[in-house]
Amino acid sequence: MKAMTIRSIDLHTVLLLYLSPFETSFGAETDKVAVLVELTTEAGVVGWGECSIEFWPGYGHETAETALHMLSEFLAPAVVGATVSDPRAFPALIRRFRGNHHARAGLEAAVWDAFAATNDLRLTDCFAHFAPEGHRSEGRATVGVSIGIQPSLDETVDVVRQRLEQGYGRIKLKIKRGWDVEVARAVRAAFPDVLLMLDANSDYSMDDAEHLTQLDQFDLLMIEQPLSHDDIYEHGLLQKRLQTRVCLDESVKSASDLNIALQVGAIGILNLKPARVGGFSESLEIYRICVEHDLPLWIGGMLETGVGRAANVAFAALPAVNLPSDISATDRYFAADISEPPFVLGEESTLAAPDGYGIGVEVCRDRLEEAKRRWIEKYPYGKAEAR
Ligand code: OSB
Ligand code: MG
Repeated sequence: MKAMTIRSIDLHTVLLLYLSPFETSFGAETDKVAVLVELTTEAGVVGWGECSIEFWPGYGHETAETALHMLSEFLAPAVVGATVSDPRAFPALIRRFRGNHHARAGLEAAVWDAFAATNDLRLTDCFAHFAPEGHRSEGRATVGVSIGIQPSLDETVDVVRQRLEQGYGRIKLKIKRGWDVEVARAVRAAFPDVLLMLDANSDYSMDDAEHLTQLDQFDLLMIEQPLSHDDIYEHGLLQKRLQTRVCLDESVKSASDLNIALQVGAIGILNLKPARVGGFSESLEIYRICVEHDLPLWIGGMLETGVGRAANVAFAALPAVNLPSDISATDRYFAADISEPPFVLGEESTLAAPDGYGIGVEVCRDRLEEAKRRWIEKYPYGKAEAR
């Protein structure tokens, strides 16, 4: 493959308005904030990556401000001028800086985009090139939709109905303590055959184990991250008491975490978010472990802009991503995204990997500038609100 040399890196902090707020066990979000990384090579190829984050540290430790700080002070200066001949070797360039996975994943995503484009490859085919022997991109990702906590059971059933009518083939409901058994019961009663799963975003403890066994009656595909965001061991204890398979999200931040989870029986399914594990190179290693252990795998989302969504679709089109991913069509999130063309839900609840080289979507400069202005205007207000 053709090598590339990184000439410059520009950072853009953006704010986009969601069509409707998204509520999880850790709070409600009305806007998408992200740091977008624009990388230019010596040959003039531009690569884009998204730091998938939120405006406050509810899901993970990072925020837009911490990502911007890490990227501008440490990560970007360390890689300008570097030559990349294999993107899997890229993480070694920034290994001396610890943690901050979402920030480093955004930078690495820009590297992958530019590297794929340099080599006249769609990003999905570039990932497949570095996947285990015989793994070729399917060209499209099978997807589902994640539904936030609604004000009532009736409204939840209505939203699920709308999403099913739009063609989504798998429904994920956000739950929290006090909003679990009854919501699962209501949705299961209204839609007896739907592929249904729940995501608790770490709201429970082992004291709730007995309570959670009630969920076994609803024929769920899985329960995602019921216990603490940094726990693996107790998820293994909980799995012994549940028939429903436990899926880990927050707790698996590296290939090493996944190996531990497999060892202690804490995981039946993996939600892989490339941002959470520090990027696509670590994601490929995790993909390999899933293949080796026959562990069901899907790609999670953080309500990304089109830049992050395009890269996630490209990865989710790999063949061992064998359960529907949390990547929905653009119109589920935004009126106008930062990039074109939008992602549109296709046959059999799928999103196509774009045809162009690299991520295959174009960032619209006018919308980028508008989204940057919105961030600057809204940030002081948002900051006060979070206290
Ligand atoms: O836990 O999977 C999660 C969004 C933000 C933070 C955490 C999560 C989510 C989602 C969104 O579930 C899924 C999507 O991007 O559509
Ligand atoms: Mg989750």
